[in-house]
Amino acid sequence: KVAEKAIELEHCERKLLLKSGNMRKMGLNVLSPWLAPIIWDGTYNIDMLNQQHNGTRIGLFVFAVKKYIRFLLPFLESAERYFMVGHKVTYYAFTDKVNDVVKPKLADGRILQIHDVVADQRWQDVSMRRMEILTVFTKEHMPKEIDYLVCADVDMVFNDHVGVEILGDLVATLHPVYFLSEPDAFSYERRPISAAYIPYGLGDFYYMAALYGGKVEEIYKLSVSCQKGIMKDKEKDIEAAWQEESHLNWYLVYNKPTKILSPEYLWDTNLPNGELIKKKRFLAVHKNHQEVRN
Ligand code: 2GW
Ligand code: MN
Repeated sequence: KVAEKAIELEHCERKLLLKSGNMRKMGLNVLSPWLAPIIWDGTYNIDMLNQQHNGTRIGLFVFAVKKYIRFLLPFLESAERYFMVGHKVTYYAFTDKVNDVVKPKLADGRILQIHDVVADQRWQDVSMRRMEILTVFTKEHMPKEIDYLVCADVDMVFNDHVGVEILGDLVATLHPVYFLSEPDAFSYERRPISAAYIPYGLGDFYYMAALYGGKVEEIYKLSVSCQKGIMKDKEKDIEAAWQEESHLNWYLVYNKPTKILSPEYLWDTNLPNGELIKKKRFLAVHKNHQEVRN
C-alpha cells in the first residue's frame, strides 16, 4: 500500500512537471541534462572548429538498394556542396546495383567507395541490414580509413552547411516530429518483450535514425548492440516498432550521446513548427511511398 501510494505521488509529480512546460521545451535547449551540447545555428564557431579538425577524416555511410538507388546521386551531389566542405571525406555507399551507380564529380580529398550488398525482400530488413553491415565495416575497414563516421538515410538532401560541428564521440539527432513532445509521447518501443523496450518514465529525447554518428569505435559498439537486439527480437518472431531506430533509441538511453543535433539537421518541409528551425540543413526528399516501396 505504501509503495503504491509512493508511485501514485511520483506520477502526479511527473504530470505537474510536464504541465509546467519545462520538459516540453527540452528539445529547444542548447544543453542536455547531462551537459551534452545540442547544436543549433549560432552555438558554435565554425572557424575554430575547422582549425581543430585540420586533417580529420570523415566517413559518410549510406544505403541505396532497390528503388532507393534513385536517391543516391542527389544525396551525394548535395553532400559535395554542403557536407564537410574542405575536409577529407569518404563516402561508403551500399547498393545491390553497383553497376547502375552514377558517380558525381568529387572535390579533392573526397573518395566514393561503392559496395555490393544483398537486397532484402522486406523493407524492414533492408533498413535493419544497415546495422549488420556497420558491425562489419566499423570493425574491419573503417578504423584505418577514417576518424569519425556519419550514418544517414539516403532519401535526404543536404540543403545548408553541415560541417565538423556535428562531430563527437557519439552523436544523435532529435527527431523533427518529437522535439517538442513530452517523453511519454515518444514512439519508443513499449512492449517489454522486445530488446528495444524503454519503460515510461525513462529516456530523454527521441532520436531519428536518419542521422547519427561518432568515432568509428563508438559506432562499432552501437551497431553491435543494435544488431544483437534486432536478432534477439527475430528469435522471438517480433520486430521493434521502428526497426533499428527503436534499438538506437534504446542504446542511447543507456549510452548518452556526447553531442546532440537539433532538428536543423533533420527536417521535412511538410512538418509543423518550421518557423523554429532557422536553418534547414538536411531535408527529407518527398517521395511517393506507394511507388518507391513496391
Ligand atoms: C523500401 C521500402 C520501404 C521502406 C524503405 C525501403 C528502402 C530503404 C529501400 O528499398 N532501399 C533502401 O536502400 N532503404 C534504405 O533504408 C535507405 O537508405 C533509406 O533511407 C533507409 C530507411 O528507409 P526510409 O528512408 O524509407 O525510412 P524512413 O524515412 O521512414 O526512416 C526512418 O525509419 C526507418 C525505420 O523504419 C529507419 O530507422 C530510418 O533510419 C528512419 O529515418
Ligand atoms: Mn528516410
